[in-house]
Amino acid sequence: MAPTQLRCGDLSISLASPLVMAIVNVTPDSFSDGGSYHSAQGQLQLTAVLNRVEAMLQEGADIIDVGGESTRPGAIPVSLEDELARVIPVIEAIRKRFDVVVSVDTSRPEVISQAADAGAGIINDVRALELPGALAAAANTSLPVCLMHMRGSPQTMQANTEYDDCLNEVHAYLAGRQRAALDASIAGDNILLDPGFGFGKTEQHNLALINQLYRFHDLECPLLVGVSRKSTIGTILNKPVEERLVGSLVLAYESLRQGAKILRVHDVGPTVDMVKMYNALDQNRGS
Ligand code: 7PJ
Repeated sequence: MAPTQLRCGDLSISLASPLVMAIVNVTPDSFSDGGSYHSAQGQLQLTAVLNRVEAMLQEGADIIDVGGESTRPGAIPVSLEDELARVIPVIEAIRKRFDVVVSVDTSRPEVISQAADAGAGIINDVRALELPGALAAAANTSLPVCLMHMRGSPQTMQANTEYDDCLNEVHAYLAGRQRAALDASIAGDNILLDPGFGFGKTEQHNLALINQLYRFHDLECPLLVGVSRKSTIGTILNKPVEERLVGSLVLAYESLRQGAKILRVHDVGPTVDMVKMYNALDQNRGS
């Protein structure tokens, strides 16, 4: 059975109803909200971050996902020093000011360890703890981890999107990483899985992942899905990132129908409303 509760350090969260994870990218170059918290001189503005987090919490966010590495296709790799300098002060400042679970979107063992010390409650890794030392660093924190599927690296992932059977490959990969996490002494109840919408996949693969999300339930882990404003939506609607809200909500809604437990999003308020409507329908169905 998938767990119904996550113990995220000093805070716990229930998975009884779906959760909204709000994206805070403290990168100068993320595809949708990059650079929002930087001054003209490129200086990170903590007050701007905290104001945004406060607004997201008022809109009903359950988790704040802090990332310092842009993983959009073709993004420039960030140095360890820069990544640490971006995310650690932000995690500390958020935890000092708000009682909210913070997840850290990182792949590096040093960032995992220092983020946990700074008060992070979830490790969210688009590389599924594949970097050397990452499994051990994550195991050491005793925090929940999210293992995501990606083909290649952000630099190369859209150059190779051929699969014999994408769903089967993603499933086998996540099963393998779940096994690796268990072997590294990460508790089974602390593993979340994510099929990695948009990471080295075609539009048809991305749609199939959502349509067949139910196929991942046999792994008995809560499923996290990130579709927010991604380019598959842009291609289908022929719309720029700032006009992809409805497309994002439709895919997120279908993900909930298929049992997703955490939605990683930019647009918190509208997603929270959608989740409330989903919950109301769900409860009515069961009554
Ligand atoms: C995801 C992520 C995702 C998880 C990013 C973007 C690219 N973490 N980090 N799942 N995407 N777990 O927001 O478009 O889909 S960064």
